[in-house]
Amino acid sequence: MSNRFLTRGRYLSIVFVAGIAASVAGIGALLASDHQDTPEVEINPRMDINDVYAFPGSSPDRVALVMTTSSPIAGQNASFDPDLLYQLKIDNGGDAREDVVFQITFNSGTGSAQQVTVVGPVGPASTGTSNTLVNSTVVVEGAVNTALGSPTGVQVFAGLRADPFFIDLEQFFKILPDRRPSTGPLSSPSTQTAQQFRNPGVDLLRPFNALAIVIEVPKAQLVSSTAADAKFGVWATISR
Ligand SMILES: [Ca+2]
Ligand SMILES: [Ca+2]
Repeated sequence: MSNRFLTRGRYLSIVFVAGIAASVAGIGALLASDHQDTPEVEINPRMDINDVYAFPGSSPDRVALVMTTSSPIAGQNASFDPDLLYQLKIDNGGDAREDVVFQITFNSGTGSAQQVTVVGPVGPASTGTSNTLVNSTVVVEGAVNTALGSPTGVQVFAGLRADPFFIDLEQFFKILPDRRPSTGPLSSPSTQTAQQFRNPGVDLLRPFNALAIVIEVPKAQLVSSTAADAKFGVWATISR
């Protein structure tokens, strides 16, 4: 990632939770999760967006945006990919095209020695499936696993966290057997089929970690108007 002006970006993975709508008054629904959703990200987990979250921040005028990647991580030895561009994208006009983006990159350190660099919120240099590094001032930079930035401005945490998503995956593959992974203990066809989840279920992801990128920012930096019901949509991409 030495060239900060990539003119083309390869589309890898986009729009897992494209429909999160947030207003100044409150925040709407979560729609989907996508762990290991294609063979390419299954064998390259650092390209894999797991989930995107948006929820109220530490004060009423702030919002937290989160992307998780790389789950499931067993243990604590994991690093962000220094050759990938991680982005959180915001549409505040209702046309599903990004109006502002956060661009997050990492240096070539490993584990807890790694550094994160955040640019944004800033207008994108390209939109849609083309991803270009913007020529803009670095807003936050520092070590992973640390709360960085300003509590009244852009605040960032990037690092290892327990994967907050939960699923009874063993039962899921009995319900939808064609979604089985190609490798690992759950790749073998089950002799049983099922129509529904178990009660109580078993959270397969409970012992596993993810790499999280968490950005808290004043809502005013994301929305396009000062109206009390101003809304935005948020999604994430990873590209190279
Ligand atoms: Ca994914
Ligand atoms: Ca837009």
